Amino acid sequence: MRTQVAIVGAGPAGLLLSHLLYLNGIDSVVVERRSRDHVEKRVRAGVLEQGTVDLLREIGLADRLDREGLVHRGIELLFDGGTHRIPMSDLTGGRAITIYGQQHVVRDLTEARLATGGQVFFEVDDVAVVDVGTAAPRLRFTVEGRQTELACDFVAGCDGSHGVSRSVLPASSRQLLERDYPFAWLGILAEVAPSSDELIYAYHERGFALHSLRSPTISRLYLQVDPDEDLANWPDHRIWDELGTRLAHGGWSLNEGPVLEKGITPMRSFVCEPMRFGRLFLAGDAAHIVPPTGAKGLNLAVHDVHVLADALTDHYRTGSEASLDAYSATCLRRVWRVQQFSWWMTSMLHRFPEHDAFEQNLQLSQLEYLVGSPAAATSLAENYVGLPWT
Ligand code: RFL
Ligand code: PHB
Repeated sequence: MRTQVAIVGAGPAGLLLSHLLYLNGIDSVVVERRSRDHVEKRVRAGVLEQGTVDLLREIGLADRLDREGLVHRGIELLFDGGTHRIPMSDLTGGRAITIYGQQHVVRDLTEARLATGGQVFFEVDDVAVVDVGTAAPRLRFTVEGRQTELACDFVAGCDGSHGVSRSVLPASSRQLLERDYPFAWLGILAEVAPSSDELIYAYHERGFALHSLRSPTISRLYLQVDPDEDLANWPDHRIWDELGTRLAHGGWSLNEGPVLEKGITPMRSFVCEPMRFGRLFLAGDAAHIVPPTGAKGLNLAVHDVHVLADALTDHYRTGSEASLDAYSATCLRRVWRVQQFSWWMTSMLHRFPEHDAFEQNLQLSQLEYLVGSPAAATSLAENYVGLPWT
């Protein structure tokens, strides 16, 4: 088999890259370890930046997003028992976020790829990324028990934080920059109407909590927990009680309902520099991870593949290497902006075991400044809805 661009991973990054390349007349093959059903049901992100929505519209993939996505123009910050609204759209010239589940983005992209003749192989085993330091890179993998080789011009490593692509970069040619946080998020998806029209980010002495949603009948909620917390210690009634305590304010009450899904996610910041080695380009979570407090991971993956698709298109049209050479630095500028924002939101809103009253008062002072100063609120708002792509 041969293709122009071999893509490892059918998450949002891999599928969107494949579709953008198709629209520019470039052939690609996507190989994915999991089944299509698994990938389309994996519950993860829910917040799409303005730039992500604009791109999906531009390429004609936003019909369902425009029908079912929920446009949000503000978020609530809850601390000291009171909520304060950050009017994001008013502060950013009308930009907004859209609530639309990542699994729906993945379903829409998969359908679009398959409808346009795209080749996506699911349930592929033992993917090996080979010879990317030469002019003849290839993937080796097993599909339906058969050993297969896929020759290509370039490999895109879109296989997430636990994929194989990143490990192909020799240690001498890359740096891994990272931070672990002393907590994790316990997340639930519940079949119950959201208890608030907008997202609520809560700073509480018992730990951070987040009220989010997926639709008028599905809520998504998170609690800060210990990094090594065992899900078995969290029966549903304990989760609801804790959410009720941390999110309490005024006469507000939390709607409870059947829990459809629950999981614990460790919190980590991570960047691999550069995002390229030879003919291998890393994109999305394969290259960087942000803690979810800023709601940025999926959006950053979309930005990477937009830059990569443009660079590959330019290369195939002109023969020039310039855009490919600029790929890593172009992406890393936004990656670090988003790392800083995600780290800042995380640091401001969580309880750190090592903090004393001094740091806690700094956090509260920062929150009060944010809700009292349009300048401070604008800084949060423009990062949250997503700074314009450059
Ligand atoms: P993905 O989605 O992990 O996809 C990678 C794909 O590669 C496959 N794969 C392999 N395939 C073949 N061979 C191998 N050896 C392979 N190894 C892995 C995997 O099966 C998978 O299908 O990475 P991608 O495409 O870069 O997308 C990144 C996003 O998934 C991620 O950044 C977001 O989910 C992060 N995130 C959020 N991002 C946002 O923008 N907004 C949010 O509101 C938001 N909330 C979240 C989040 C992530 C969370 N968790 C669970 C980590 C909330 C949570 C709780
Ligand atoms: C979500 O709805 O899953 C979500 C929302 C906001 C975040 C993270 C996750 O910051």
